[in-house]
Amino acid sequence: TTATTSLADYDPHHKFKSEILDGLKEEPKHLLSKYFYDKKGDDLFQQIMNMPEYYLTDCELEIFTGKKRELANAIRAFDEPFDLVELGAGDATKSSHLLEYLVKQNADFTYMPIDISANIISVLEENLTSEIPGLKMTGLNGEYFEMLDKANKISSRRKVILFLGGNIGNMEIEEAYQFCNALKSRLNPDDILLIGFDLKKNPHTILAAYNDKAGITASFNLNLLDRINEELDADFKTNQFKHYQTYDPLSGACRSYLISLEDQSVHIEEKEVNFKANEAIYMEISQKYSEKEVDIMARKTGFKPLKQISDTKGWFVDAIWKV
Ligand code: AVI
Repeated sequence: TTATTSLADYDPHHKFKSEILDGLKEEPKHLLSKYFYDKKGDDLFQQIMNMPEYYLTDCELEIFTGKKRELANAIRAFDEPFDLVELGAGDATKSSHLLEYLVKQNADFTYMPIDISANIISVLEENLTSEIPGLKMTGLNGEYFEMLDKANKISSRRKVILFLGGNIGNMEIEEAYQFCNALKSRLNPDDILLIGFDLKKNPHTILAAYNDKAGITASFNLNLLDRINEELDADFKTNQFKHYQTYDPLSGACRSYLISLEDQSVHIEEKEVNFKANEAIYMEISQKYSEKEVDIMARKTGFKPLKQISDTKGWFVDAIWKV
């Protein structure tokens, strides 16, 4: 086979356009939730994290504030020097508690946050080093795996990888396995992965977190249509689509859709996309796992599951896996 490269490989706008159009050509239609996060989307996600129904952030924050010693010991923070690499660091709210603890306990490490947003990396570099005196930090702006390769080039120290927030849940199970396999292939023996999973629990609790009364999650989904309107000169009538959320307690899949309220056509630059009344666009999965399924994923992707640290309700776990 010959490798083909297209404009989409280099130009983010072109990639956005081709992934959106490809998804809308599929049957069923599909949009990618990684595109939720434009400026408005970032703001809506902040609002989601502050909603009473959205328990995930509170649960993981409880682990990072209440169980620092357990986390530090599990990642073997005091054994030998290491690099603490965080995939998708964001504002590092959760990890900063661990960082502060590690610095106070004189652990020998460098924090290497990876984020796709250059802005976030520079803000982190400014804020964290002043908030946590003594913190050594090297920010890496770019895609996860490219930056992980770079981290391995910069330093040969043992790596501890953080992948928090239940972000793994936004992958289909198969994709999550592929992701862990790809991650594993970039790590060395004794490297550690600390990865957050939202657990299967009362289905009403889960559904409420994604189907909030105030409609913020609905706006979060609909905002992608607005983004397409703005960036691809499209004409989605956002009031002609309605958010619909499901949770299947057997598979653990929590999925969001936008349902077309009428027969309608949408123009995206020079293309036309037709929707039937009641046709769904599949928007996002937030996959929930059992503790057993988390261990199985570790083993099947070449890791050794060492420990699961959960919040007091037992709703969320940070799993610690060793290569
Ligand atoms: C970022 N991610 C873990 C969130 C989740 O819970 O799946 C995104 C989200 N979608 C709707 N609400 C929150």
